[in-house]
Amino acid sequence: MDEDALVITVAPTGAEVSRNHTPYLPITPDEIADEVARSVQAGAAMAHLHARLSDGRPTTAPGVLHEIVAKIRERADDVIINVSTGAAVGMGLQERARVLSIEAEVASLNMGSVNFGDEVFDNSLPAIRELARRMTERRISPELEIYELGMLRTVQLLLEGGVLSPPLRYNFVLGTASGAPARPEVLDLMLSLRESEDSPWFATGIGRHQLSVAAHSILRGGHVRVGFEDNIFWSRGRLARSNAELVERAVRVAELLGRRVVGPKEARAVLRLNPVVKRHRQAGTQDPD
Ligand code: KMH
Ligand code: ZN
Repeated sequence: MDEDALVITVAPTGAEVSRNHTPYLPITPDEIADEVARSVQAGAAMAHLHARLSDGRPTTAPGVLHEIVAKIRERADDVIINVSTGAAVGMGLQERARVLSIEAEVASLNMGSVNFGDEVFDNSLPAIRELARRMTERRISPELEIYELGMLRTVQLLLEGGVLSPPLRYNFVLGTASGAPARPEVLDLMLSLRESEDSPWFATGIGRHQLSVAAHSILRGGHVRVGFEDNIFWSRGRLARSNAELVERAVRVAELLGRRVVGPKEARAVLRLNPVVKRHRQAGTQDPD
């Protein structure tokens, strides 16, 4: 595998952005699937998904997620599906865990609690362990979401406790209001604290930091996440008109900096994902436990 390979994730919707923020936000399964398909055409290999009800409120209902994934599969057959177990601030563990009943290859696993605005995005150690256990059970590869340096110590704890096992993959989220600042030296320090320098990693810049963090990640050999979940602007005062537009820009930066954007097949190897298993779940099914 060559080190030039670059994986781009699109995060098209998130849970906190609304149509009041941007009229371009995809909400319905058809809208989300269209945005993912356009982003895949532009160069995205993975889609990080949150579901919404038709009125825009976040949901983890497996039926809605299943419909989103089915519609994505009609338009972009091979894209890697990454479901969010972070869901929305304030949701409980069981509500968050039920997204793992979906046919997903990857799921986000948030490595600790952090303030999001006036609220706490609550990720206690028992909750992290439980989500990790369910991912292992379903052979879903966790993507470790890191908002602070201390969360890398949590990774170490969970490795020592046998809750996580290599190969790991990280997503460093920089520039949240109360989390690690989006500065190159912060990312470099986080990188040095991975359990292995061979572990693949993404960087995600929030808001106006999306482009600079992507560029730094591309330079440093990492992978990139872009999309409306993290940033709705193209430039100061000018909304991005689609997620694909943000993916296209990351592709252009990659080309300028000598990285090769790869599709889903090669991305699976780069990210060392578990082999795909078909679980044949039905729409609306939930975990038995
Ligand atoms: N919506 C945020 C509370 C994740 O997807 O795992 C958390 C989040 C992270 O979006
Ligand atoms: Zn998310």
